[in-house]
Amino acid sequence: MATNRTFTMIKPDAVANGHIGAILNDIIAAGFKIVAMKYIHLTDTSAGNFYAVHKERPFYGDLVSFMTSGPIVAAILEKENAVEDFRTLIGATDPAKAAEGTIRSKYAKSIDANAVHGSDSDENADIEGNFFFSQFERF
Ligand code: RTP
Ligand code: MG
Repeated sequence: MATNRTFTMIKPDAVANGHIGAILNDIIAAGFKIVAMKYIHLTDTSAGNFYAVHKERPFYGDLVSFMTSGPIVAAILEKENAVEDFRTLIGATDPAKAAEGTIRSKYAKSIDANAVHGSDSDENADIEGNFFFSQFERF
């Protein structure tokens, strides 16, 4: 099951800049099915827990405060080879280095405000999806 699912967030910058619809359109056009989705504003605690893996990194504080700066869209997506294909669709972490046509290249402004999150492994896709969604919220 894990091998064909990934987890994503449309980050506060992309939401504030009006890109929810365009990003969902790109995701669906690339062949991903939406399994679960919600529109929420993370608290300091929830964002801190979600990014606990980055706790020792220098950008952790900025990352948590950015991710709590406004609402986000969280979703579980399904497609063959979902994790890798979604990372390809969103492009490099730094939008200046993201390939043309990728979501970060089109909608992100900086390495901090980089429009979307994508899980980096099947194991993390499962963990991250479970962080946000119960079994009754997946279809
Ligand atoms: P994400 O988890 O959001 O999909 O991004 P990613 O895998 O491409 O990058 P990751 O290494 O997991 O970092 C998480 C987020 O932290 C910010 N970051 N800033 N200033 C920096 O060097 C730096 N490195 C990472 C980014 O906003 C990144 O999305
Ligand atoms: Mg990451």
